[in-house]
Amino acid sequence: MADQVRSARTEGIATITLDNPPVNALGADLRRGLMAAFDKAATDPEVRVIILVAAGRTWPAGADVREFGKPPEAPLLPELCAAIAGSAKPVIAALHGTVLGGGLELALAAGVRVAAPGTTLGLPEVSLGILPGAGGTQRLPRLIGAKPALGLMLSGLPIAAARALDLGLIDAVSDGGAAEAAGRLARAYLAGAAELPTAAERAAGRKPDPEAWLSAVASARAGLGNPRLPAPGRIIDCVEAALLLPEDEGFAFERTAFVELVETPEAGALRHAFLAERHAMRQPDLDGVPAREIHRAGVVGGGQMGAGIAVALLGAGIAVTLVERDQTALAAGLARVATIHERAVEKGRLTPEAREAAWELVSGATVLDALETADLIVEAVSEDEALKTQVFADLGRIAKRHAVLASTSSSVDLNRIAAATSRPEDVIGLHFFAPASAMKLLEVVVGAGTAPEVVATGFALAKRLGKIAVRSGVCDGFIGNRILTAYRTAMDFLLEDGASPYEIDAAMRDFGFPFGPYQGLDLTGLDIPWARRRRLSLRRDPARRYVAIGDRLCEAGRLGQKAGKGYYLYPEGERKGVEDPDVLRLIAAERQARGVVARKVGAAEIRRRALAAMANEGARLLDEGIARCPSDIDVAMLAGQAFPRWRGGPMMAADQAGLLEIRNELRDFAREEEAFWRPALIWDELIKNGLTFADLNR
Ligand code: T1G
Repeated sequence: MADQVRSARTEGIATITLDNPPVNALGADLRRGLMAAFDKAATDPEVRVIILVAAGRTWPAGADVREFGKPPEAPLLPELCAAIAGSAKPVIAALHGTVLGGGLELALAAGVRVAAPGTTLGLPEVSLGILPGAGGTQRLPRLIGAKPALGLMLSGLPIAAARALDLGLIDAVSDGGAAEAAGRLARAYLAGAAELPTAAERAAGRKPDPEAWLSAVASARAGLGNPRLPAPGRIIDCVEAALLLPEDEGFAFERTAFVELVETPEAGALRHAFLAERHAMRQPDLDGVPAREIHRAGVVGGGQMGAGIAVALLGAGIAVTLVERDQTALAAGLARVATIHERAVEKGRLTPEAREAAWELVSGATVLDALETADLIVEAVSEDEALKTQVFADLGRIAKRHAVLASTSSSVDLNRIAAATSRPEDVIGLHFFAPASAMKLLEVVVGAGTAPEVVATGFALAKRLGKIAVRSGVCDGFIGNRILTAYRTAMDFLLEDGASPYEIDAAMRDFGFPFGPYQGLDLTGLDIPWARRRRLSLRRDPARRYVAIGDRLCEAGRLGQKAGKGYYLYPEGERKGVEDPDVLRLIAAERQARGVVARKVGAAEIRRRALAAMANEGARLLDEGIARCPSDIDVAMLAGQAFPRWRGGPMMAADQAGLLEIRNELRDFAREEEAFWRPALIWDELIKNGLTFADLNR
């Protein structure tokens, strides 16, 4: 505790330094140390000004998320903030880095805030399903006004120091270090050359505008979105209470709301998602294993995926040579790269300067020999095993020693591709999700012969690209696509049994997906999975149920949005589809041909079967050792398949539904179709030991 907080006193100024790497999270030890140091400074007659400063990369980035769900330890952060805010001596908070959550609330308790250039400030609690619970909902609106305060708390997004200065959230942006600026201000105050009010003196001088305040509250309430998430509404209630209640009751109101929200399943799932994403990137077996340096990369194949990967690499400052089979295809590939950049600039996601800088790093070629100096070569040619194998055989000869050879394929066996190179230790799978320039998930697929430093290179590259990496073993579909296929199969069974695609999509939107499975197929194209089904048809087990409705739609030219019709009709190329009676007739004809008598399928059954199918496929991935742990599976579905974040992923959702409940449902469904619904072995293992999937993550 003592080494997390240091104090120094000079010329009547006490400087208290917080030092709890990596982000000065306000855990119990840090709070205890800070409370003790602050009390000492506050009662020291030699001390006239107190400066709070943080060591390392950032001022506290929030409460310690890992403490949630555990018995709270004194002093609670609200108590610590109240002690600082009640100080009779001026307190200056010297800010830098990412001043977030409880860290910003700690800063709000000070009388004056000085931030270094580049500091960002925010209250992201809403993204964890909770609210600022250390006085933020009470102090922030009083400081900057209800409307901007609600904007910060409901968006959860950080703002830059300059914006914070405009709002009055901070008092100055320092020239250089904030701690030095705070020291100058304190000395000027002691010399009688500057004002330095306490928090209480500043608060006393503020007179809120009740009408504007209540109007901001009403407007925020009118704009509330997902009713499943209680936190936004409670934030608004707290801001309203900050105006209407006496100060101490306002703080009590906030505390009650905070404690309620922390216990909700949504908050538990959102915390799980936050920690799971960081857990997925940590690979203890690679500690000390050096990643190979990547300065130059080659991308083989300039289709949509290859172009997206090129843009992702360029965005990380990696030079890219795009290789295509001939000049025409190369020009088309480079045009795709330019189009992705252009769209990003139009949407404000990329500055024109950054686009120019990226373009300086692009080159093109029509021969693989152009990649002989590349540190990384990513193959993104079409899903044809013979072609991929040939490409890797050539790369095995051409690529320099220790170049990393990566395949993006999720359907061609990586070990067979690696064998074609005669250097399997350099071969890895990097499974990007389309659009590769935007989707966060990157599955790092480890082949039988992949060298540890090549795996480490995959994870280091993911971090450099700003992506979330999930480790996968070699199988058809890896983690995300395998679970997606299981989900779609279960929905196809219901489609043939009697549900309409529109009922299924509505039920799954209500589950929390942004769109249903059939809207998703129309978006990505029905022909892609159709080609895969035909490719696998020779290996298909005739004893297993096969639903051919998708095939019938493709045979009728209904390939999805790009064809103007799929499961939905897209009048004049509109992106929003409308229900199509022709599709219902086609499905009815297919049921008749299969001798299926349609039954009513309710929304609850649709959602139960969808979750059971996804969680069971995830359980199989654990049984087979393809996925390292349940939370990796959750991350793959959250970051790659738009699984609703406030449910935490299929394995977390299964834990919350109850493993016995899901296992029994699987047994029921297996009576209809044993091979697909048979429960994975791990269900009984966990149930009989009274464990959950979460226990496997520890
Ligand atoms: N608690 C505990 N550990 C944290 C943490 C936190 N709040 N934030 C980050 N870490 C760990 C993280 O797990 C990782 O650990 C390492 O720090 C680097 O993080 C009362 C209740 C600050 C922008 O939501 O947004 O305050 O893997 O990999 O990409 O109202 O971390 O190295 O072992 O993410 O540079 C509110 C969450 C909490 C901020 C840095 N605060 N953190 O990003 O590094 S609730 C937040 C972030 C709260 C109060 C309420 C980011 C970052 P390891 P990283 P990064």
